[in-house]
Amino acid sequence: MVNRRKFIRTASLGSLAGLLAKDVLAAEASVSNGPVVISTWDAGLAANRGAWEVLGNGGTALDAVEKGVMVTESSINCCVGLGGNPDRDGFVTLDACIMDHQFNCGSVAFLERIKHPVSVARRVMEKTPHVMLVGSGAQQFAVAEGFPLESGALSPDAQKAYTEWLKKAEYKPVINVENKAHGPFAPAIMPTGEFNHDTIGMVALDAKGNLSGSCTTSGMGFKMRGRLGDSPIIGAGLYVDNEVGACTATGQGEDVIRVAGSSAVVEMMRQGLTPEQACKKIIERIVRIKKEKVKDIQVAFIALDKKGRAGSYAIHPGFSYAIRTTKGERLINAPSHFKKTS
Ligand code: SD4
Repeated sequence: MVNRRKFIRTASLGSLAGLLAKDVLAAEASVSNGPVVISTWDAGLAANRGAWEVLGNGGTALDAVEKGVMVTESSINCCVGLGGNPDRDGFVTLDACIMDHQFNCGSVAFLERIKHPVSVARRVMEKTPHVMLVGSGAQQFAVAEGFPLESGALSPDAQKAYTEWLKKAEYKPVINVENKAHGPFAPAIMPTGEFNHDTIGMVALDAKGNLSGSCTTSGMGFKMRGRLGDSPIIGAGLYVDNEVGACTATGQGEDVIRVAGSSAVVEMMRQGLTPEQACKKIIERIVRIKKEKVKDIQVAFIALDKKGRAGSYAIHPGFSYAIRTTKGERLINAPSHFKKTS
């Protein structure tokens, strides 16, 4: 099996570096109507490939956004799924949601020992009268649906990071740590303790012109037990309105929730803003709300409109997102409120 980190490192020396260099200035990718898929961070490249197996064969955006993020959830070297960092009590707890083109949505949160939270979220959407299941109830539902109960053991990387973290036991999220752990410029060996949090959010437009989205995460590393971020919350970490567009968020979930982030971005697109302008508008709102504290937090949105135009905006530089269309794949550095890392 190809080691994911090695693969990304290898790719970074060649194609990814080239892609980045070419596209650093491509703040907004204008593409014709679908299929198109975008997802957060550099891990999005591999996830988009998973999604493209569906989209490229005429499949639905809904199937694509589930299959796509499952690639990331499956990776033992990534902190999105069960390989992620634990909460401060040493348990990995997972959050995920999914939404289709008809306002159907499903979500799970505080879910333990299940490998594919996004698929459980889809079952919640399709098989229950509810939108959200949490904790032991979500796990009970998953097991009843045939999802295997995995071991609760931490991955070797997460165990190392947790042991290191316990020395100070200080909750201090690090901006853009996602890229430090896995990005093209990541150190070959991840420095212990920097492996803090990670999420993948994905939105797609299929050949029929329907939009869907998904988001899955292990949440902020070393969070309080029971803490939820934006990722499983429809309207915060993800929102899809098939008449307008779709958006997903990454970064400090608390600050996405307080502005109903993804829903707010979609509303801006409804008013005629492009995806990038819409993301920027809501990022600037967070900047105003957080005042001087904003220097310590990262939030980024990625959005896709009904025409298949993609855009993104972040608080700090260093956030990238991956896009895949019929013309190929690219990693794009998102424009940001701050122009330099402080
Ligand atoms: C959370 N928004 O749990 C997630 C974290 C994240 O990249 O996006 N990490 O708040």
